[in-house]
Amino acid sequence: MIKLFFAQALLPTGWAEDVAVEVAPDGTIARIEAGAVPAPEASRAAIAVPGMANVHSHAFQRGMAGLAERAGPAEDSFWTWREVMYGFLDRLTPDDVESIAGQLYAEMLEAGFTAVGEFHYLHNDSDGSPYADPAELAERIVAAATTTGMALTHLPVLYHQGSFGAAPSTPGQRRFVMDVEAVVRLIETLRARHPDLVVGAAPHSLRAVTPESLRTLVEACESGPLHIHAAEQEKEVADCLAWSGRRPVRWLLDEVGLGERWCLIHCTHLDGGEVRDLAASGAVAGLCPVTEANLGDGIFRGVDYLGQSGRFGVGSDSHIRIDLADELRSLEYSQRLRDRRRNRLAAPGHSVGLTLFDKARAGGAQALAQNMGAIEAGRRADIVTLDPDHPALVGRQGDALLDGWLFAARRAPVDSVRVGGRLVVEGGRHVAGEAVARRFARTMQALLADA
Ligand code: NGQ
Ligand code: ZN
Repeated sequence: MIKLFFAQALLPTGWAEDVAVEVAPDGTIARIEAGAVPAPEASRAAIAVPGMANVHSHAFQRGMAGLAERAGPAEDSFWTWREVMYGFLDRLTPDDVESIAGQLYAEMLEAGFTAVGEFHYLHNDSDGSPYADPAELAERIVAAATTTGMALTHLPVLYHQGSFGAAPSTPGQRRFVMDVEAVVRLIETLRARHPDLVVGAAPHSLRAVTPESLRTLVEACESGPLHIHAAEQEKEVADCLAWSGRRPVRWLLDEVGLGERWCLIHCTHLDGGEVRDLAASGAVAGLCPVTEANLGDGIFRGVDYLGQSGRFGVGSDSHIRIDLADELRSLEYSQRLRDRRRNRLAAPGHSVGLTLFDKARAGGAQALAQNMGAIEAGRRADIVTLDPDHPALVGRQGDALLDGWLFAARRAPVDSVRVGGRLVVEGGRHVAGEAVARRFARTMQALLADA
């Protein structure tokens, strides 16, 4: 048994004081008691909150973060960024993919994310042919998660076509294209090789699948989360309307029947009916506010959606920055800038920081099908401790700690992080961070030297 003791901890019932936690050898919380006396051998910390899910990741994109911030000859957009991204991934080897993912996951853990949903579509070799082991790159993601101690929800992607109406894929998409039978085999392979891994499925977007291949994938995957990009760009909504007469989220509501297994990534452009029906469906909106700002996607209808009890999680998607506070603060600030008002996403009298943290932890755990997101008996012990002397936290209690972290801290006040009880971050640094960073540096120096 690992014994922990926290002066303050955020429990499902709210903030509690003098909280003793016992972690069983399998990494789950065996016992928890508030108002307790610390056992002499307990490892003590001042403030504990549950680890957060990062619901949407394309790990390799961390290697190009900041490399698309130079204005091109014509007007830049999501679509010109995508061309830069395609150019970058062209030359990645399996070793590069593992090295970049390792660095990314170490940074995520240092930020307080304890599980990641890897929306994995880099399947093929640079020339578009499958690897000898079709799971080669998917296995590199598993290896990076194992090395860093990150909990992984692996989401192999179905990428079937270039765009709506069976448009052929482009040369830039050759590393993604895999027929639905091969994707189902990849999912089965990962499940067989890694019995404890959470494996779901991810039709890339309505653009990139056919209705038939989408149905085949969903029918073949009776369990596990289902993630799809939806309604990120206005052009995508217009193209979907031209193709089907319906907007993307409406199409998904009507044709696949959304429910708790589903996580719709972005959902930036929704009409009022889509907001209402998505919120009522029990599905999670996988919001990626920092990436959405970086790519110029638009503003999520957060006030309407949360007002109707819509569920959400957050993801760092393109990984332009890895910071939990940035994601939640950007979500709130987008609403403030649009509405020219303050404190948009909390109910009257409630803390914005606590509201956002609490909804993202619950929605995120659901979207990744991970037994996490709450410090309570029976859950995996994913626990983040915060530095009480951090300038944005010092002297504060309870909700004000989260408001300080999310809105006022220049660097994350994360002190330690445990995933399933195992200590992976200590004193704010990942325990294997130096080796991981050295490997990443070698990878990037080689990649950018040939560029
Ligand atoms: C992705 N990223 O799959 O990495 C996408 C770009 C696409 C975002 N949507 C490619 N943020 O959507 O076609
Ligand atoms: Zn994405």
